[in-house]
Amino acid sequence: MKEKLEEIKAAALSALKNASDIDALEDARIKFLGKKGELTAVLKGMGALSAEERPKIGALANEIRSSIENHIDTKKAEIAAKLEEAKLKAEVIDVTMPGRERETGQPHPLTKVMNNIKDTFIGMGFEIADGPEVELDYYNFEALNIPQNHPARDTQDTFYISDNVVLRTQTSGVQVRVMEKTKPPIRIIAPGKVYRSDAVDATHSPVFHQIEGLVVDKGVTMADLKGTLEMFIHRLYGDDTKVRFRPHHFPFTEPSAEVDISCFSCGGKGCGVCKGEGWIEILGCGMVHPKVLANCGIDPEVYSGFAFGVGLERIAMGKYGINDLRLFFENDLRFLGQF
Ligand code: 2U9
Repeated sequence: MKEKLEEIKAAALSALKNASDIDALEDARIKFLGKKGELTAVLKGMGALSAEERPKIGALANEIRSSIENHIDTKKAEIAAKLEEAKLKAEVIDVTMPGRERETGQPHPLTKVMNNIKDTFIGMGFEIADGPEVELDYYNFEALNIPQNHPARDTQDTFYISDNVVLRTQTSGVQVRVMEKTKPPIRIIAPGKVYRSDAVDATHSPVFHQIEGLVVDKGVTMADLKGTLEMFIHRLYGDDTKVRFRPHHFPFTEPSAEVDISCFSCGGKGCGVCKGEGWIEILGCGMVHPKVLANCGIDPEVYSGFAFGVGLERIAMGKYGINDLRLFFENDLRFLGQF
């Protein structure tokens, strides 16, 4: 029996020596020390031994068991260390490598100027109104005193979806809808995309952005119009900017005016930017035509109002000294990254 035990020990140690992973170690443990293992089988046969031999064989069996167990533990630690080393090698990080650059985005220059303008009007108590870009002929033209065959339809030629549905040429339909639904006082701006059947060049685009404004209340006068627009212009271009109102004609306002500002490039002396004039036109405005108020269900005998319209691209071009409108829509990052 002693020989059998020594054999088991030798076989176990050789199996452990060759074990290269944790599974092989576990197989060996079960084979030699498990409940149905070889050592246990020998111990079960100890009943047949003499009383003298039994404790000796018992002691030897225990010694062999703990020797195998110790070998298993040592081998386990060895394999774990090897695994850890391989893992560290595979995951090695070169901390001297340059990091990956992450580019941060920023608002489009038109968005920046639009937000700036919205903030200015919100600060003056205006609310922002929104409406459809695909608009009924009635809201885009008729309600604004531009009937069929009116010459103003030529300057605002647009894309027709059908005979009476167009892509809006101005955001004015938004104000018409607000007036239909709201009892004055009304103080709104209507920012958004508008469309014209224009060929693309440095100053024209078939789609651009407007901010139109409307104030209607009892006793609103041209003085309110001038004060509001002067405040807006000073916020946008600085307090030193001079403002000039020049008589003009629009079908939807009476009287009407165009507004010029002293040239932001030369301060009014005359230069290439203002074509020697010293002034630059930036918006149109006027007192809402009584017929337009009546069209929208507001009694022109009781209420009066003023309106204005600004082209966003033109304002942004002036503010940033950009001479070609197409740059806004080409999305060249070398251009957009400058703002
Ligand atoms: C209602 C009544 C009146 C809006 C106005 C202008 C003058 C104007 C142009 C500026 C440059 C259009 O983008 S642009 O080409 N707009 O000059 N717009 S008054 O008047 C209104 C609007 C709505 C109910």
